[in-house]
Amino acid sequence: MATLLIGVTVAIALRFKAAGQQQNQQAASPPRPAITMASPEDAAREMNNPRSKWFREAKYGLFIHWGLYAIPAGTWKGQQIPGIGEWIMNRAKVPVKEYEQLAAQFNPVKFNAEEWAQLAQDAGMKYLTITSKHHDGFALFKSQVSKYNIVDATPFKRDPLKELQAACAKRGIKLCFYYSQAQDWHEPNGAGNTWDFGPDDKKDFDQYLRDKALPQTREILTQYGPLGMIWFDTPRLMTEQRAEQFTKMVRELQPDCLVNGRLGGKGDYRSTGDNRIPDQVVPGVWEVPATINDTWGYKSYDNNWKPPSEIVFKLVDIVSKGGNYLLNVGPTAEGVIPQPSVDVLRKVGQWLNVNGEAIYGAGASPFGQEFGKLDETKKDQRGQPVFEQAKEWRATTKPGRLYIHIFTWPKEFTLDGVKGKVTKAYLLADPKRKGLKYSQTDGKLVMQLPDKAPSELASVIRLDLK
Ligand code: FHN
Repeated sequence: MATLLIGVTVAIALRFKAAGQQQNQQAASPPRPAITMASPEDAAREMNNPRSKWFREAKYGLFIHWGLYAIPAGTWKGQQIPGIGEWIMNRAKVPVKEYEQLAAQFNPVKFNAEEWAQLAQDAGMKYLTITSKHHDGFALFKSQVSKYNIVDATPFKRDPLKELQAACAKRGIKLCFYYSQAQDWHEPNGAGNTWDFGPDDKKDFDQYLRDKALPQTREILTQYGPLGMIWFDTPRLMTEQRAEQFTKMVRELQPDCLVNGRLGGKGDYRSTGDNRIPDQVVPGVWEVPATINDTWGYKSYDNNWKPPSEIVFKLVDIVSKGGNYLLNVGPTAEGVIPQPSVDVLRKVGQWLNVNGEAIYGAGASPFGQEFGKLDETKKDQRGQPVFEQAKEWRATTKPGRLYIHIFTWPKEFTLDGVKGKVTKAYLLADPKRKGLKYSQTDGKLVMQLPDKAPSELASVIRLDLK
């Protein structure tokens, strides 16, 4: 099984060319590949890295984008501002002096760290990654480096990251911090704010790194106990040498803490572009950061919630290709995670309660035909054939086991290319583990299924193999 898996993943890897990550969503140019492919050596390095063991097993995490942008919630001076909510300062070109006044209004009295961590747990998410500082430069933690932080600049005066630290620790959820190391629209020398401070190439970016980004990174690494990772983002103006200063600090202060792939140098794993799921199995360690509606930071009028069926499909799809799913919610300025997103997450959590063994710690599909195929008759903007995704089923693996996740329920299910002899087949949803009828000739397995699918989201068959 393992040999087959490596063979399939290597073959499929050839479909992808190395590509830069999609760093923000204004992509006017043709779509880029979902992820930068690693060389076989780098993919092996990622997979064998003891630091990433928990992450490789976790598979599913909660992303939280929360900050001052939750107050305007997508509307500035009566105008709905297009685009993602946390970019409102940039999109509406709000001067620092005006935007920073939001801090005096930020009083999220309904924030409850216990509830947030409990939601992550009920949702079956094993890690929680929250924006300690996003591009607007506002720190969601007590900082000695800049007074522009939630404790010193708001009437709230509490440090939500401290409270989350305790709530996550209690539940065994890995706490991770997002930190915008390069873009900082509040600082004259940070990247990105050209409307107040002029072009980036005229700035003293190293001074910003020295004065704010590096010392704040030190603060988050030293004030909140062991972290699962620091999630850096949009590495504008970052060079390998600049990135190295951060990596060195993380390694010195928290040797077990992961560094994601958007720092600007080599990280412990790679991110896909936002909401981009690769077409096929991708070797190595990687993650898909994704929205549950169409924004990261809260927007009062974005109600385009993905239903539980779509989230389960995406989770299974990603895991069957070898990745992790980091799914975002955007709490309100009061500190409430919008109820529709809570409902979706809980529903998916119920599904994971029954089917989690096919997700956590599971490896990629040994097949590949189930993902779909290239349609040579249709071309994308780059003139490349379009990949037509198939959605009937997916497969995940564990040693001696194969899990078949079925989305379109047939009477009979045929699987070609099964390596090993199937000794038992049963539905994870069946507490009695009643064996399903099947026949196997060489690599071809034919299973008889009950009339009705046990789950409306995805029904999982476990196959034990010898
Ligand atoms: O610009 C950010 C965006 O606001 C958001 O934080 C996403 C999450 O992956 N990262 C950047 C765009 O890729």
